[in-house]
Amino acid sequence: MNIYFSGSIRGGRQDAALYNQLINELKKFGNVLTEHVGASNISNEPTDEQIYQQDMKWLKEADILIGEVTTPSHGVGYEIGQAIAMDKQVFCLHQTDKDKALSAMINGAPAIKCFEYSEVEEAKKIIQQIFS
Ligand code: 6IA
Repeated sequence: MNIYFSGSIRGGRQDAALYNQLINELKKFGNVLTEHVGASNISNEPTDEQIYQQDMKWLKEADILIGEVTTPSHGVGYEIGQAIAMDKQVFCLHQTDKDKALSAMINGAPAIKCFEYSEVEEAKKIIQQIFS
Protein backbone atom coordinates (compact mmCIF):
# COMPACT_ATOMS: atom_id res chain seq x y z
CA MET A 1 0.00 0.00 0.00
CA ASN A 2 1.60 3.27 -1.13
CA ILE A 3 0.44 6.23 0.92
CA TYR A 4 0.80 9.84 -0.23
CA PHE A 5 0.69 12.12 2.81
CA SER A 6 -0.03 15.77 2.00
CA GLY A 7 0.65 18.63 4.39
CA SER A 8 1.51 22.28 4.16
CA ILE A 9 5.10 23.28 3.37
CA ARG A 10 5.15 26.84 2.01
CA GLY A 11 1.60 27.37 3.28
CA GLY A 12 3.09 27.34 6.82
CA ARG A 13 5.03 24.84 8.93
CA GLN A 14 3.26 25.31 12.29
CA ASP A 15 1.94 21.72 12.20
CA ALA A 16 5.13 20.01 10.96
CA ALA A 17 5.61 18.04 14.21
CA LEU A 18 2.01 16.86 14.03
CA TYR A 19 2.52 15.74 10.40
CA ASN A 20 5.49 13.71 11.60
CA GLN A 21 3.35 11.94 14.20
CA LEU A 22 0.65 11.19 11.62
CA ILE A 23 3.29 9.88 9.19
CA ASN A 24 4.62 7.54 11.90
CA GLU A 25 1.09 6.20 12.38
CA LEU A 26 0.58 5.82 8.60
CA LYS A 27 3.82 3.83 8.35
CA LYS A 28 2.09 1.03 10.28
CA PHE A 29 -0.26 0.60 7.30
CA GLY A 30 1.99 1.04 4.27
CA ASN A 31 4.83 2.77 2.54
CA VAL A 32 4.66 6.56 3.06
CA LEU A 33 6.07 8.12 -0.12
CA THR A 34 6.23 11.68 1.25
CA GLU A 35 7.94 11.40 4.63
CA HIS A 36 9.77 14.73 4.08
CA VAL A 37 6.44 16.57 4.67
CA GLY A 38 6.97 15.91 8.40
CA ALA A 39 10.65 16.98 8.43
CA SER A 40 11.63 19.36 11.22
CA ASN A 41 13.84 21.49 8.99
CA ILE A 42 13.88 21.93 5.26
CA SER A 43 17.36 22.16 3.80
CA ASN A 44 18.82 21.43 0.34
CA GLU A 45 15.50 22.10 -1.32
CA PRO A 46 15.42 20.87 -4.94
CA THR A 47 14.15 23.21 -7.66
CA ASP A 48 10.39 23.76 -7.88
CA GLU A 49 10.31 21.84 -11.19
CA GLN A 50 12.08 18.87 -9.58
CA ILE A 51 9.65 18.95 -6.62
CA TYR A 52 6.66 19.02 -8.96
CA GLN A 53 7.90 16.17 -11.19
CA GLN A 54 8.86 13.96 -8.23
CA ASP A 55 5.62 14.58 -6.36
CA MET A 56 3.46 13.89 -9.44
CA LYS A 57 5.38 10.63 -9.96
CA TRP A 58 4.78 9.60 -6.33
CA LEU A 59 1.12 10.60 -6.60
CA LYS A 60 0.69 8.30 -9.62
CA GLU A 61 2.28 5.46 -7.62
CA ALA A 62 0.06 6.10 -4.59
CA ASP A 63 -2.98 4.00 -3.71
CA ILE A 64 -4.37 6.57 -1.29
CA LEU A 65 -3.86 10.24 -0.34
CA ILE A 66 -4.19 11.35 3.26
CA GLY A 67 -4.15 15.14 3.65
CA GLU A 68 -3.78 17.14 6.85
CA VAL A 69 -5.65 20.24 5.70
CA THR A 70 -5.80 22.51 8.75
CA THR A 71 -3.11 24.88 7.45
CA PRO A 72 -4.33 26.03 4.02
CA SER A 73 -1.81 25.19 1.30
CA HIS A 74 -1.99 25.62 -2.49
CA GLY A 75 0.19 22.53 -2.94
CA VAL A 76 -2.02 20.33 -0.75
CA GLY A 77 -5.16 21.53 -2.56
CA TYR A 78 -3.50 20.87 -5.93
CA GLU A 79 -2.41 17.37 -4.89
CA ILE A 80 -5.89 16.54 -3.64
CA GLY A 81 -7.44 17.69 -6.94
CA GLN A 82 -4.92 15.68 -8.95
CA ALA A 83 -5.45 12.59 -6.77
CA ILE A 84 -9.21 12.76 -7.38
CA ALA A 85 -8.61 13.14 -11.14
CA MET A 86 -6.46 9.97 -10.94
CA ASP A 87 -9.28 8.14 -9.10
CA LYS A 88 -7.27 7.70 -5.92
CA GLN A 89 -8.95 7.36 -2.54
CA VAL A 90 -8.70 10.71 -0.70
CA PHE A 91 -9.13 11.31 3.03
CA CYS A 92 -8.61 14.64 4.81
CA LEU A 93 -7.99 15.42 8.45
CA HIS A 94 -8.86 18.85 9.85
CA GLN A 95 -8.38 20.18 13.38
CA THR A 96 -11.65 21.54 14.72
CA ASP A 97 -10.32 23.85 17.37
CA LYS A 98 -7.97 25.87 15.19
CA ASP A 99 -9.58 29.09 13.93
CA LYS A 100 -9.24 27.98 10.30
CA ALA A 101 -12.46 26.84 8.65
CA LEU A 102 -12.04 24.10 6.08
CA SER A 103 -12.50 25.12 2.44
CA ALA A 104 -15.90 24.23 0.98
CA MET A 105 -14.04 22.86 -2.06
CA ILE A 106 -12.51 20.20 0.20
CA ASN A 107 -15.33 19.67 2.68
CA GLY A 108 -18.02 19.69 -0.02
CA ALA A 109 -16.26 17.44 -2.53
CA PRO A 110 -18.09 14.10 -2.86
CA ALA A 111 -14.84 12.26 -3.66
CA ILE A 112 -13.19 13.33 -0.39
CA LYS A 113 -13.95 11.91 3.03
CA CYS A 114 -13.19 14.58 5.65
CA PHE A 115 -12.69 13.99 9.36
CA GLU A 116 -12.54 16.57 12.15
CA TYR A 117 -10.33 16.00 15.19
CA SER A 118 -8.90 17.88 18.17
CA GLU A 119 -6.06 15.76 19.54
CA VAL A 120 -3.37 13.80 17.75
CA GLU A 121 -4.54 10.57 19.40
CA GLU A 122 -7.95 11.13 17.83
CA ALA A 123 -6.32 11.62 14.42
CA LYS A 124 -4.40 8.35 14.88
CA LYS A 125 -7.66 6.53 15.61
CA ILE A 126 -9.18 7.99 12.43
CA ILE A 127 -6.17 6.68 10.48
CA GLN A 128 -6.67 3.23 12.04
CA GLN A 129 -10.35 3.34 10.97
CA ILE A 130 -9.43 4.35 7.40
CA PHE A 131 -7.17 1.31 7.03
CA SER A 132 -9.37 -1.17 8.90
O1 6IA B 1 2.13 24.90 -1.29
P1 6IA B 1 2.84 24.03 -0.26
O2 6IA B 1 4.33 24.17 -0.30
O3 6IA B 1 2.28 24.23 1.15
O4 6IA B 1 2.50 22.53 -0.71
C1 6IA B 1 2.75 21.43 0.12
C2 6IA B 1 2.60 20.13 -0.66
O5 6IA B 1 3.37 20.21 -1.85
C3 6IA B 1 3.07 18.92 0.13
O6 6IA B 1 2.00 18.02 0.37
C4 6IA B 1 4.16 18.28 -0.73
O7 6IA B 1 3.77 17.03 -1.24
C5 6IA B 1 4.39 19.26 -1.88
N1 6IA B 1 5.68 19.97 -1.72
C6 6IA B 1 5.87 21.28 -1.51
N2 6IA B 1 7.20 21.54 -1.33
C7 6IA B 1 7.82 20.36 -1.40
C8 6IA B 1 9.17 19.96 -1.24
N3 6IA B 1 10.12 20.85 -0.88
N4 6IA B 1 9.48 18.66 -1.42
C9 6IA B 1 8.51 17.78 -1.73
N5 6IA B 1 7.19 18.09 -1.84
C10 6IA B 1 6.87 19.36 -1.68
C11 6IA B 1 11.42 20.40 -0.41
C12 6IA B 1 11.33 19.94 1.03
C13 6IA B 1 12.36 18.93 1.44
C14 6IA B 1 13.70 19.00 0.89
C15 6IA B 1 12.24 18.55 2.89
